[in-house]
Amino acid sequence: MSDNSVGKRKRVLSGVQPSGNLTVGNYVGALRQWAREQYNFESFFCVVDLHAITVPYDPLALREKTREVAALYLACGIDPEVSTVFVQSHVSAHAELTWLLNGITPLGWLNRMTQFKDKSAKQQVDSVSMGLLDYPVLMAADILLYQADAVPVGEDQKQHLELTRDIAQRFNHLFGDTFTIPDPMIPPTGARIMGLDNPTAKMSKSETGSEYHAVYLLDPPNRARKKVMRAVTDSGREIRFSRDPERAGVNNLLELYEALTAQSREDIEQQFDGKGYGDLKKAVAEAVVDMLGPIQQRYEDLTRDSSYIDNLLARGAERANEVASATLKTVRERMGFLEPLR
Ligand code: ATP
Ligand code: LTN
Repeated sequence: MSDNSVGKRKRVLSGVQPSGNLTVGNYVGALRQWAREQYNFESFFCVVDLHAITVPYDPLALREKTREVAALYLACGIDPEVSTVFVQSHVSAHAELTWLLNGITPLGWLNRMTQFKDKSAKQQVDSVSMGLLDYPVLMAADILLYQADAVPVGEDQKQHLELTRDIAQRFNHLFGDTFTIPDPMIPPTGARIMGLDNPTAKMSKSETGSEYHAVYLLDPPNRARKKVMRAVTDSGREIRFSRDPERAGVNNLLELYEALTAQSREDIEQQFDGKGYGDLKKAVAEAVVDMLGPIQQRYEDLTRDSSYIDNLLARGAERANEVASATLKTVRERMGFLEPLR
């Protein structure tokens, strides 16, 4: 069936869209976990460029961001000698499997997706693309092609993972056991960092309304500091983790601090006992700057030679294609397509 059989290391697959500047949310929610888990799993990390065309975009920026995101994967600790790093559109099986899975995915399942509802609500009704609705099926294809056992993502992708499992189960039921059913792998801290300018909305790289929304991984230290110092809080004084929506801003800073320093909540609350919001912001800003330093240094080294990343992506696509095309072949057979004579 798949070449992911007993005795082999389990697999992970994940991806980020080249749809803007990567944020500290992307790092603590996704990339940092990938870098850790690559030693425990056989890992595939793709830059999901086909996903990035589901909302209006600029072709020149897409190409540039695709390279940038790949380089940031490495800068954040993905080792290309350990993991397969590639660009989604370089492996045509992703688009092909999406079409095949479209045939067995009920429209009602897609209409229920909260990301679709949120992103389509931000556009004119007439300009919402078919691709935006079909986005989760493409994501399912990404994951199922590699027979991934686990998918390291932030909290917001949980619903898409559930849909992937539903599609895989439906396929297995209709055509025989073919796909591994993947589990979500969501980090215990930092799985949902909120916007610094608006702590009721998830921090997101494509949100460009305010320049104080997110700290980007490539922000110079002073800009990063300034963004944290300007973060929206409330008029209270107490520095405690809290689910109270009124206190979402302070809670978000505390959660970011927790994710970056790996201290317990009790220790953090004790550290800030009797202190003010300004002290908390300073501490978070320094933790953020300390995290960014080595990433930016590696990013600079990696991008000095422009062909390095392109070569590595070519190698990655080759390896990814071996795995993906084997799965696709099985799928085509099971679904009843006539094989062409060769
Ligand atoms: P976009 O705004 O273009 O939708 P995004 O910033 O939400 O982008 P994605 O490319 O959709 O980022 O997601 C990449 C990974 O980062 C996913 O695993 C996602 O769950 C995770 N992630 C995104 N935003 C956050 C956040 N604010 N906190 C934690 N994890 C996040
Ligand atoms: N939809 C994801 C990005 C994504 C992804 C994937 C994540 C596309 N394909 C496969 C994990 C596995 C998001 O984070 N918005």
